Amino acid sequence: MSTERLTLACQKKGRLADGGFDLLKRAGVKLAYGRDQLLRRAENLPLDLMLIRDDDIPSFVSTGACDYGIVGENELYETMERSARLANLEVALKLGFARCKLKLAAPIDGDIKSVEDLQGRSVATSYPGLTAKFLKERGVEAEMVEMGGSVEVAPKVGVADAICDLVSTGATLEANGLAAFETVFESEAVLIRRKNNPSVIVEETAGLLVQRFEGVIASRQTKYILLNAPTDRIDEVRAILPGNDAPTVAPVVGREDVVAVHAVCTEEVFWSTLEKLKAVGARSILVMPIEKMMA
Ligand code: PRT
Ligand code: ZN
Repeated sequence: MSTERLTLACQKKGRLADGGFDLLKRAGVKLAYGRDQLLRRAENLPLDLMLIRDDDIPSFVSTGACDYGIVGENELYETMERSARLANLEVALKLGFARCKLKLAAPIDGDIKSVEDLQGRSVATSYPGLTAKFLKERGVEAEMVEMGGSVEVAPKVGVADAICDLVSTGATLEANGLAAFETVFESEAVLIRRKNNPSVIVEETAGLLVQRFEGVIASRQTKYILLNAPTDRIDEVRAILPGNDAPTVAPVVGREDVVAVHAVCTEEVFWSTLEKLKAVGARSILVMPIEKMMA
């Protein structure tokens, strides 16, 4: 029997680690306790996690030090922009967490309000590859000032005229007197791999993992709805149920005028949806999370 195991690169600590560990847990991966800071072994799958900084994940997967990795698209495409050696990487699955936008921003009271205003000016960023590519496509020439962190302070201290940085809520920009005027790149966490991995066993484990991840992602936005509805208003109830056109309709014992409706809804169920259901006579409405799904 072969002892080949899939090595998955994950961020050791941070936003990607939080989402990544949650996804693995929901996908049923049980991690053994270990003192080793670099490697964590899965107890129930031929899988090892390699815990490193997110910046290193694309090159670790590209060189074969790891088979797969969980990384932000921002980091993946920035490193691919800088190094042609990473062209052997591909996205196996979009994971739907750690969503953020790489945005151009400038002092709110300054004279830079659009991409064209950056002509001949300087931009501080940790993403010079993606930023320069975007500006080039727009025909704007600007100087890139590469920074490892605290990019948002650059205009204040006179290091650059504008910045290009990741934004999620926008609070950091606001706190530093900056206003965003353009989105350069939209990002979320992705599962990456090397193209044409020759190991059949690794690819088998990866196939299983991808199938489970897809189930977790699908079940996150899917809800199970139970309700009782007047028999003569069932068509109206069906029309309101989000993302479901074929609910199960069952009789209610002792009631000719009422039916029980069960439906899997693949779109978000809002309070307003429940209010509409109630308005057409639905009662005892329950909305429940779905723990696992497999098509
Ligand atoms: O140590 P290591 O290098 O592994 O960690 P890190 O500090 O590079 O990473 P971490 O955990 O901060 O971010 C990892 C990944 O999370 C990023 O590469 C993105 O793919 C994703 N992500 C999602 C974000 C954000 N949202 C985010 N808001 N990464 C960083 N930020 C920062 C941003 O740089 C800015 O400083 O948060 C600030 C802005 O947030 P708002 O909410 O004020 O807009
Ligand atoms: Zn990092």
